[in-house]
Amino acid sequence: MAQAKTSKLTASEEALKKEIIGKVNRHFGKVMEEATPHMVYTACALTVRDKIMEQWAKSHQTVKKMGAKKLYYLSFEFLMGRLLCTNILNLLQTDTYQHVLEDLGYSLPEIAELENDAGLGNGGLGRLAACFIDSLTTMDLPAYGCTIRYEYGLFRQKIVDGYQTELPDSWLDHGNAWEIARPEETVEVKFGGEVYTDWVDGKFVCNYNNSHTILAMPYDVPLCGYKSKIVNKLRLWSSKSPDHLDMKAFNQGDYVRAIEEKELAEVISKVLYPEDNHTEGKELRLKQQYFLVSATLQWILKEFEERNGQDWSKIPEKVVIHINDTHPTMAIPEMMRLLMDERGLGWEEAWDIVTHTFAYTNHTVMSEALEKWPLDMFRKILPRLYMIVEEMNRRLMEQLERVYPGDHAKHKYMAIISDNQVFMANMCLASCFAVNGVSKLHTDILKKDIFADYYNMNNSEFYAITNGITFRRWIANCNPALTELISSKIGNEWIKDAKHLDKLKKYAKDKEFKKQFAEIKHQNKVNLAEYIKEHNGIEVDPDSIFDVQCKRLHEYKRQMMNVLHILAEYNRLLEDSAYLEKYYPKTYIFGAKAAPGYTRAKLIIKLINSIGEMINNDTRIKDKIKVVFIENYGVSIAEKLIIAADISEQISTAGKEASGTGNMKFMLNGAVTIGTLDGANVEMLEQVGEDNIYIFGLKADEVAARVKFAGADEVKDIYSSNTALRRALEQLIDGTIVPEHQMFRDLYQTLLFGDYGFPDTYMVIRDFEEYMKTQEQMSIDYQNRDKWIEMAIMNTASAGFFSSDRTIGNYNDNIWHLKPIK
Ligand code: 26Q
Repeated sequence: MAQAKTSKLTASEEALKKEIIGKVNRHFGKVMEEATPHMVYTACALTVRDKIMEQWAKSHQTVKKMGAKKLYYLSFEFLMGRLLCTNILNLLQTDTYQHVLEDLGYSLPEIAELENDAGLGNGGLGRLAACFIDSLTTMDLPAYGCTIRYEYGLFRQKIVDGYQTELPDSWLDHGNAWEIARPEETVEVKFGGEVYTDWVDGKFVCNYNNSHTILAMPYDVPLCGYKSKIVNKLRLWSSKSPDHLDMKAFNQGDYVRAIEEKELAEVISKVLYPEDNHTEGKELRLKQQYFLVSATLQWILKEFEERNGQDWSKIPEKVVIHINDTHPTMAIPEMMRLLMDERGLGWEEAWDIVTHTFAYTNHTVMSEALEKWPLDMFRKILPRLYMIVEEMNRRLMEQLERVYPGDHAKHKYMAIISDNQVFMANMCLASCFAVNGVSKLHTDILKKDIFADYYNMNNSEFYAITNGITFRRWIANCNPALTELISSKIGNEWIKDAKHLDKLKKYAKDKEFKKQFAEIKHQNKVNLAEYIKEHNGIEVDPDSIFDVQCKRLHEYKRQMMNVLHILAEYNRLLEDSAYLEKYYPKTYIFGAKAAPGYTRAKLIIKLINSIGEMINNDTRIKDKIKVVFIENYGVSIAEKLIIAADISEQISTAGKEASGTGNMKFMLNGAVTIGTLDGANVEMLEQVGEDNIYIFGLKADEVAARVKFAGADEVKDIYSSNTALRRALEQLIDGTIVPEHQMFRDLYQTLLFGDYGFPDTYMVIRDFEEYMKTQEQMSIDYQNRDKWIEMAIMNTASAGFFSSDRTIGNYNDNIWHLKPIK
């Protein structure tokens, strides 16, 4: 038992203390003295949940009475992270919980750390969904998040001998205090078999033969907003076998097969696919997709019917369904199926409803990430949906012949079905009333390039809606000291109404404020240095420049450019003693997971760790550079890393990063960005002004022009003329870094010669020199402390635009048209 403090508690704090002790007693059958810290965590979480539930009942009634329109946000990923602190913050109870826990001999941060991250996502897209649900609730807009209750979230990364290894993330091992099982709302989802259509009494009917039924059981996580009275929820579907066991097999003594069948059903919600920005036509993934959308659509229609009766034409007035990238696209034909087969509507009637109900967000323009499914697989697993999709395609082809007569190349490019594949983005474009990109630049590329033919056809409205982040998690919660400092100057409205953050600009030159701002950054760096010491065994100097690149590992994000630059710096320090003398110390920090099947990305992780080994232990450079790879990057580690950064690396190949959202988190917490004109960086530049951000490199159109040509000459010229770069590249294969010369040959090879005769696909070589110069300038500017801190403050003060509340406002005004619940 921890040592309890004896400070005086207020009456309401006493009441909370009683509640927590009561939970420990009743939930675990333990007295407080015997409770483990984990039990205390659960008890706290349950008291928070109770408070949210009290509001839930009321909020539910109000929404019902108002007959309000609702948003269903369908996403295969909701990267929620931990919930205890954000929920407490949203309920305005942070101080109360802090005092009570201290009174019980604990601290809130220490208890909060015991919660497993809900890592139900890969990266940006999943975290965006989580930020959105926070903003929706804070803005009193009725919305449900819908996803799969993966038993295993994104893998846990363990670095062994410099290599990434993957371990299962069994986040539910200690139970999940936030969820409420709803077995009574279980629905059936059918796969496979054959479909027989028939007319019975003049009605069209569909019969299924040999199909396989799986149960979908929902779990609800209630979510509260900041200073808001409404409660929304995240609905997580879990797959179950329809019979607990196949009793026939069981009775015939085939116990093992009976268990196997059950396992087979449950495998659907077992694990999150760890690939991002890349898709492979895996059968299980297709099943996951249908599982989520079928369960969700059945629920949506049932809820609609309970509230509004059977006037299905009213669906678009009461329901809007948002598809987060193409992964939930099958919701569209599934709604057609439910309306036609189970509610008896005709095609036109159903189509009219569907095309006024769905909206779609695209998150990538990279061709390897655009989803397509083999037709045979689709037909085998979803025979009825296949029929519907085929009819959608047939009608689309008729329309295209009218709009673009005789242009067969266009027809093929725009088709839902072609080359024996189903193209999910085209299905969305052919049926959603609204389509949006996630930054201005990205939306321009959609309109001018990959979706130009659909854009010109005017089927759906196209919108540019720049991503955002919730300020509740990404500053108020993870950087309390900075939050307090800001609020002490401009009040605390900015947490809910981010435009007020602008007022901070006038303190950018205030001496006292600057001092305090710098002290907070420094303390965050000290804390991170401790974390690094504990987890990596590396000593880093909190006075050095913390240069951070943390995000998924992907060639287009160009961690490789960062690495080559570190190598070049290191070489120069070794060669030039005058340079070494005046060099300002730098700590390069990486955090990144690679998809387990992405060999090259995993090799880059090994490379980062190898150059870290080499550089960190080379006494000749007198600790001027340190390289740290933080293991298992995820939401909770991001919360520690981002607040400690001086420099934020946002260096993707222009045109490839749809938006980025990490970039916004760094900016908000006073890091200065080095970045390309890509994704939302373009808008960050607009907001903060060119004096407060370091932009370099080729622009999106320049990259596009080069991608069309091999560019071998250009690459060769640079290779010959830039000695620093050439040396760094050669070191990849000459045994400098590791004794095995060949270990990093693939990285060398792909940069210089490419995979199919196109060298330097991601313009690492072509952007290197500007990157290096920009880095150099930043080191110089950093030493002008006064100037740097002013820049850092300007970044924080200019970040208001990137609140996800603004983003949600844009979605609501343009697409959803939900009314806030009073
Ligand atoms: C699809 C099919 C099969 C298996 C996996 C997938 C899959 C899973 C995740 C495909 C893509 C993703 C994730 C994409 C993603 O995170 N995109 C990012 O979205 C952010 C939010 O809009 C943007 O800020 C980033 O620029 C974008 O890369």
